[in-house]
Amino acid sequence: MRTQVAIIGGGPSGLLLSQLLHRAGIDSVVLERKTRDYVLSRIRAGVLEQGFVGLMRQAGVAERMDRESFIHDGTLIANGNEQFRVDFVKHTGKPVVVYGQTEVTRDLYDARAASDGKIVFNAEAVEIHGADSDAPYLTYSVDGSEQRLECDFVAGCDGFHGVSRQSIPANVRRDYEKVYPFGWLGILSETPPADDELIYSKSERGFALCSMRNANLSRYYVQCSLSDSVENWSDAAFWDELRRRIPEAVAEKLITGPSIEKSIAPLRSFVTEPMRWGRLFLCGDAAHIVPPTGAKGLNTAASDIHYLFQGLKAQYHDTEAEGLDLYSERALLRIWKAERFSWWMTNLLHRFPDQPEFDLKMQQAEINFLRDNDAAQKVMAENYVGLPF
Ligand code: RFL
Ligand code: PHB
Repeated sequence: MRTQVAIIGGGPSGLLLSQLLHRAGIDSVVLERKTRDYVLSRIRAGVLEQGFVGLMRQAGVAERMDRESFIHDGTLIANGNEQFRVDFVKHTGKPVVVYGQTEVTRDLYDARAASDGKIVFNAEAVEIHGADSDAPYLTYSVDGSEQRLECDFVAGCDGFHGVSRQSIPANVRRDYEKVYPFGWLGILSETPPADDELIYSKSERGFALCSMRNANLSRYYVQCSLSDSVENWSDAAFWDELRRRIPEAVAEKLITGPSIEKSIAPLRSFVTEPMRWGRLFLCGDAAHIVPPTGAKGLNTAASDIHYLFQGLKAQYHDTEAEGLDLYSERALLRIWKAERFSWWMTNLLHRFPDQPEFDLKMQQAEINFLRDNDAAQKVMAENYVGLPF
């Protein structure tokens, strides 16, 4: 088989790229290790920046999102029993959009299917060959049968545990990593959200987040220990812990119910450089990870896809290589800013094991400054709604 752009990974990054390329008349094939149902069962991001929304529109897949998503003009930040609001629209003129990653992915799969986009599911043992030559190709197997896919370029959109990043030689690649000493225990429940807006809550017992997907589907998280496991957390224990970490007035009104999903995610910051090697381009979680505190994971994937799509379009339509040549540099410039913001929000709101008294005072001072200072709120708002790309 031959295509112009071979895309490894059928998550949001790979699907969005293949749909944008299709609309620009550029052929691609997506290789996905799992099934469509498996990918759609992963509950992940919920907050989209305008940049992401714009790309979905450009890709012609925004119809349901525009109809069913929720516009949030600001967010609430709780500190113990106190609560204040950061108004995104007042400070930046832009809101954020609440629409789950599951729905984004479903819309993209539907769009690819409607235009006969080629997606190979259950693609095992994918290997990249000749990424630093003019004739790269992939080998993989489906149902035990060996396959070969020739291409002009390879987009590595296969997430943090994929093969793409590992295919860049160790002497070319540099990884930067910070692992946090805690995780997030998340649940999804068919109950009305705690508030109209998200509540990021700092408390002495650790961080909690009240989020949502729609008027009757809520997503909640509590900071947990890395040694914790979901089996240790009954629904009742989760709700009790959440109530203790949010302001009393919110806890009293909280409507609880059975969880329909429960999972633990460790928190990590990670960036690999460069994001290009020869004809291989890394996008999204394959190249970088942020802790979820700033809701940036999926949104940083979108800016990579934007830069790569523009580069590929210029290459195919105008034989102009500059966009591809500058891809890694441009993408990383924005990624590091999102890494900084996610790291800042994580440090601001979480309780660290054995946190020295002085550091606790610094955290308090920082959150009080944010509460009282318009310029600090503007900085947070600009980062949260998304830096331009
Ligand atoms: P994905 O979504 O991981 O998709 C990669 C796809 O590649 C496939 N794959 C392979 N296919 C072929 N061959 C191989 N060798 C392969 N190896 C892997 C995988 O099966 C998968 O389908 O990466 P992508 O597309 O870059 O998208 C990135 C986002 O998924 C990610 O940034 C966010 O979900 C991160 N994230 C969150 N981001 C937010 O903005 N807000 C959030 O609230 C938020 N919550 C989360 C999250 C990530 C989580 N993880 C990773 C466990 C919550 C969790 C629990
Ligand atoms: C979510 O709804 O899953 C969510 C929202 C905001 C975050 C992280 C996760 O910062």
